[in-house]
Order: sequence, then C-alpha cells, then structure tokens
Amino acid sequence: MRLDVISIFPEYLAPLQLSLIGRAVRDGALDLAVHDLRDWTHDRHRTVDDTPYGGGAGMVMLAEPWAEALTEISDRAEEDAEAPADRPVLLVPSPAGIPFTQRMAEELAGREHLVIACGRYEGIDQRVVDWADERFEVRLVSIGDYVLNGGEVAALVMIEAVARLIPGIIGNPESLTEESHEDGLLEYPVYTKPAVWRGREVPEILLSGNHAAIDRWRRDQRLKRTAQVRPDLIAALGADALDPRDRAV
Ligand code: 6GU
Repeated sequence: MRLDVISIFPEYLAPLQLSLIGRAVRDGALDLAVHDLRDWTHDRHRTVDDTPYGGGAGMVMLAEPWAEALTEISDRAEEDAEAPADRPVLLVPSPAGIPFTQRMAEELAGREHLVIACGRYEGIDQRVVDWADERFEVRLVSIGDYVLNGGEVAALVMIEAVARLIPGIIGNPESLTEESHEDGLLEYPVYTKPAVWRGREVPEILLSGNHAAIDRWRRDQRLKRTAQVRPDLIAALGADALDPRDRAV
C-alpha cells in the first residue's frame, strides 16, 4: 500500500516510525511518505491560512497549497503505476465527517493508495474538497464525537486501524479474528499466569482443557460485556448473529 500524509506538523506523525508500522515501512510492505504542506507555499512566510469569508472565529486553510500538494502526489502515483490504477482515496479527517469504523478500515486496507489531508484551524477551504473529487475518491471522516485540534491524531488512529489489517503487516493474523468490532461484539476478558494473583483466581473453566466449554464461556462473556457497556451494538446485530444458546445469556 502507498500512503501519503500531508500536514503542517509532519513531526506529529513521528510515531509511524515505531512498532509494527515502522517495521512495515522499513520492510517495504508499506510505502509511507509524510509531507509538509508548507513545501507547496510560495511566499516568504509560507502562509497556509487566512480569515474566513462570512466572519467568525479562527482561520481557514488556503485552497492553493492543498491543491498543489494533492496534484503532485496524485501525478507521482500515476507515473509510478505500471497499470492504470483506481483513483486514490483522499481521507480528510474532520469532526463533520462520516464515522470511521472497523468496516471502513477493512475496506481501506484493500486499497492501493491512501492520501490523508490533515487540516488544522477551522478546516480547509471547502472548494479543495469539491475540486479533489476529479482525482480522488474523497471521504470526510470523523473518529468520534469530540473535537481535536487537527487531523494528525485522527490520521494516526486511522492508519493504525488500517495498517494492521494489511496482510503481512500484523504479526499474527489469527489475533485479528476474535477482536472487538470484528463481528459486532466486544472481545472476551483475557488472563495469563499466575493462576492466582493477589488472591484473585483465573476463571476455573480456562484451566479445564475443555475447548468447547471455553469457547462457549468466551462467547457468553462477549455477549454480557457488550450488553452491559454497548447495548447499541447488540441492537445493531443482524437477525442471524445470535444463536439459540446466545439468547439464554
Ligand atoms: Cl477526524 N478530526 C478532527 N480535527 N477532530 C475530530 C475528528 C477528526 N474526529 C473527531 N474529532
């Protein structure tokens, strides 16, 4: 996968050099580039923002540096492509976007080229987002119902969620299967040694060696936990998501 991130604070993306993603970049499994938006300004002050038309607080990011950055990045990808490729996905982190979900992460993990435009201040001039439609599949995405100062942290969240789904990037693909949000239920609680810690015992069934009973217990725990903390997820389950034994929980 090719991944371009554009920001006025490229240092904010430094954590991408760590851990699984850092290794994937060094191994060549992930072709990552972090760009400084100010490289596409032409004035002495490297200006990227101005006051909003219509008045109001804060500043709005200028269209032109974004358009030049996005044009250069998409031209470069087109030159490098051996065959005609799909339009790259342009993700614009925004609290006004559609919710970022595990389903979206799965879909993005199958794409050839993602570009993330991290805005700051009150946002980016809307005309860039409209204009970019010609070259990109544009999506405004929000990582939750709260406000961040800019798109960089949201970009880190989305990159981590997507990258770990790319085959060959996560260490153990099996650890992807029984996770929270894979099938609409939260994950079961986990335990490791010692069997008794500060007087607290591991649930006996986990020491039984009875794998069918352990699977049933784990599923019950997932159902109970989800019903307790996220009843909205239970309500959203498909008609065939629960079996008759689940309904007894
Ligand atoms: Cl994706 N960006 C910003 N700036 N704030 C947010 C967000 C994204 N998601 C929630 N709050």
